[in-house]
Amino acid sequence: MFQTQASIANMRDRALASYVDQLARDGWCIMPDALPAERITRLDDDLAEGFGKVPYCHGPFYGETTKRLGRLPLRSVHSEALICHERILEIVHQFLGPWCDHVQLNTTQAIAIDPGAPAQAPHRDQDMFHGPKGEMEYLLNVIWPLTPFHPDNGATRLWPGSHGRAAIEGGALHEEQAVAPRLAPGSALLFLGSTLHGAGANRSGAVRRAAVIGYSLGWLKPYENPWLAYPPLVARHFSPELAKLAGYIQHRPNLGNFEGQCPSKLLTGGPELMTSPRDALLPEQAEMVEAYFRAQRVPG
Ligand SMILES: O=C(O)CCC(=O)C(=O)O
Ligand SMILES: [Fe+2]
Repeated sequence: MFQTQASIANMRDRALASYVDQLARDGWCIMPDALPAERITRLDDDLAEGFGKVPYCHGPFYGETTKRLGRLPLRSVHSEALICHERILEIVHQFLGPWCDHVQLNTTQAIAIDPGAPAQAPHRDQDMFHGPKGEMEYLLNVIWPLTPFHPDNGATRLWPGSHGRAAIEGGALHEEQAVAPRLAPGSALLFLGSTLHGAGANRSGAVRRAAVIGYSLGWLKPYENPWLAYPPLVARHFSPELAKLAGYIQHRPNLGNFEGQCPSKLLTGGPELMTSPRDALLPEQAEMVEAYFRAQRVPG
């Protein structure tokens, strides 16, 4: 699909190239043993208090027998290992890199699906963004099971091949074409924003839990508002990588600035230390401006 053979060949790790291949071919892939299971257990433990307090969701999309928690970096220190997972970020860049200067965190959300919950309506997460579809990817999501996933307990269902151009050209939805992979905590399920999917029905007696970490093009409005979720006094305790993903970087040209400056300045100083606005342009934009002024110069 969107992937060129050259860029796959350039990936330093053949296993990563194979994930990129699978994503391009099927719209989803599984990275087994992406993190140690113990880390996922500790993340799950840290989320227990929040799940204990938060009421059930409202609305037919979220589902009334599900619970959701946002702002995962504030709920558990272990969430950073998921968000800043180096190999996953490399894969994300393969799909989103051609369309933006850098990617951003779109979603950090933990989802609990109660016994008896019906299947979620199949959907494409890219449809939250109102732009042309079928030519590019807007986002890539990673589902990290916090409890084992199996087809009967609400495991995420996916429709292989429903992505890319099939998202606009594909025919009717066939329930029997969905797959619901078995997953163990520590593994990661990656899927494109254009891939049809949804949580399955939970016909078991136990709650199914997962963390969803989503990445989107750096110039889009993200699902979770990062500057409200992680204001500067909070984000200054983040690692530089996490702070960048959470919006503390300008997206060239000049997007997401604060008083004309990179918002990362707010992580080390206050607004009173701001100086005059400074352009942050892509090379081709700088060249366009230069060319204009060159042409204006009166010869002699
Ligand atoms: O919980 C899941 O398995 C998927 C949830 C989902 O796709 C969503 O809420 O957008
Ligand atoms: Fe979704």
